[in-house]
Amino acid sequence: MRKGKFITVDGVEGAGKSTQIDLICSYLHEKSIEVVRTREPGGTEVGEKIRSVLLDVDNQEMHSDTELMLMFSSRNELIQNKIIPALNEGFWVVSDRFTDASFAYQGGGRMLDLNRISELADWVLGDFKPDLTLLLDVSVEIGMQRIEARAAKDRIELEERAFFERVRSVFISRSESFPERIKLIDASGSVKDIQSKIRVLLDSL
Ligand code: Z5A
Repeated sequence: MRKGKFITVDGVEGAGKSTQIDLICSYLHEKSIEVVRTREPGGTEVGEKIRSVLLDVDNQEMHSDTELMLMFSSRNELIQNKIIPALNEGFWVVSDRFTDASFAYQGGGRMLDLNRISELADWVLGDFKPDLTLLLDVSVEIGMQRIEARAAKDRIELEERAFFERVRSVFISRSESFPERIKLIDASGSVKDIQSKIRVLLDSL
């Protein structure tokens, strides 16, 4: 029995997901809502091991289907062992990325067949889906500028700009296909402006 709410936050690199999730968690705490914060890929002991394989720059030869299936393997661990138990206990769960990222990165970026990704999603998730997905949308250029100062890039961040343009375009088209669940937020403004827009959506939950 699902008692808590499940919120996911997604977008291209540097959109400000981590920054806004910190603020979301504080806001929910202020409202006396108990929150479990997690991330994808990762979030569980097994999932974090899968994450390190996925992001390891030495794994350049990884096949795109392998990458897709590892994303969903990590997701399965997270849903079964962390998200569902937490929701059933009444916690709200906030995840830094979720299934929409597989459509955007593996479908858009890697150009894998979106129908095959849907089949995998049906298998792993069934009817399970977030109550709310916050899609933080910024241009690839702004996102890249924001993360420029980082010391090292992971395997996926090494992709060329066209890859991230395709990622962004699938994210936007999913927000148009699922307007009830996925709320596109212009994330090019200040942290405070974005936070205000997100609070309105959280209040509606
Ligand atoms: N991936 C995938 O391919 N398929 C999947 O199914 C899933 C994931 C689930 C891991 O992602 C990688 O896995 C990711 C997608 C892929 N690959 N790539 N590339 P991740 O979530 O761990 O890492 P990330 O996407 O690269 O996130 P990020 O770079 O950490 O960005 P962020 O969390 O959105 O941004 P941030 O850390 O909050 O902010 C970045 C900087 O901008 C920081 O200095 C902030 O202070 C600054 N910032 C934040 N907001 C603002 C505003 N509003 N104005 C100005 N500056 C700001």
